[in-house]
This record gives sequence, C-alpha cells and structure tokens, in this order.
Amino acid sequence: MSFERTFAIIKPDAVKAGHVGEIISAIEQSGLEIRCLKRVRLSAGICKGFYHEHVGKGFYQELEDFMTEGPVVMMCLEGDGAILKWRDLMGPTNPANAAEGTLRKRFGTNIGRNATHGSDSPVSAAFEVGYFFNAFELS
Ligand code: DAT
Ligand code: MG
Repeated sequence: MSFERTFAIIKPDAVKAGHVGEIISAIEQSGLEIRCLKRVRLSAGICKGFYHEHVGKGFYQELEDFMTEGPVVMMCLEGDGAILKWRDLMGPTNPANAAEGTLRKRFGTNIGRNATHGSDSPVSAAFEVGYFFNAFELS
C-alpha cells in the first residue's frame, strides 16, 4: 500500500445531528491521520465545481440543495492506502447497502443524505484536496 492523501466531508446531515465527534473518533481509531480540517458552508457555485462530474444528472439539484443546507466539516486525511481505507470506513453510497459499523450505515438516512463524502480515486483525491485546501494548510 502506498502513502496517499484523500478528501473527506462530514455532510450537513451529520453535522446538524451532532455526529462530528463520533466520525472524527472513527477516523482516529482507523489509523488515518487528519492532515487538515475546517468547517465551512458551501455555496451553490462551489458545490457545482466540486461535484462537476454530477452536474446535469437527475439527482444533482437535490445533491446541491442538501450540500448547501448547512455547514460541513471537511478534512484531508492521509496514510497508507488512505483513499480505499476511508471509502471502506464510510461504506457504499446508499446506506441501505452499507455494512454494520460503517459510517453511512450508522449516520446516513438514504442515498442522498448519506453523512459523509470520500474521494474515489487518486485523480479525484488530488483535485478535491486542492479544491478546498491551500499549500499552507497542507504544509
Ligand atoms: P459517492 O458519494 O459514494 O462517491 P457518487 O459520487 O456516485 O457517490 O454521488 C455523489 C453523491 O450524490 C452521493 O454521495 C449522494 C448523491 N447521489 C448519488 N446518486 C444519487 C441518487 N441516485 N439519488 C440521490 N442522490 C444521489
Ligand atoms: Mg463520488
């Protein structure tokens, strides 16, 4: 396994429900390191840039409305195999298909309101980390 950085979001549903601490605790217990972290509220424009691959799809407006409805907590995580490790910790996109103990099973409601985001590949991780964190924050 190689050293990687990945990008994580605790989505508005999980922030509002008070699950930030439990999710960060799960990250720490997994061995992933939190390289940097911030709490922000996304605008529609920033959301479109972040989810550019989904703009125009049937669910996009619902996704944007959800992601901008309240603050999120975003992180750059790092460690060996961090991209897959974080995806495994989250579980699949639809919480209904997620295994017991995964974050989306524990904290997600449905396929749209699924508590967390994680990069799906090295290319998307590099884009997503760079979209939200600057060189100083990553230094
Ligand atoms: P993931 O977040 O697991 O990488 P994705 O990239 O396919 O999943 O989609 C991004 C987000 O968009 C996903 O976390 C929730 C939302 N979404 C995806 N498919 C959806 C659908 N069929 N209906 C409603 N929301 C959906
Ligand atoms: Mg995705």
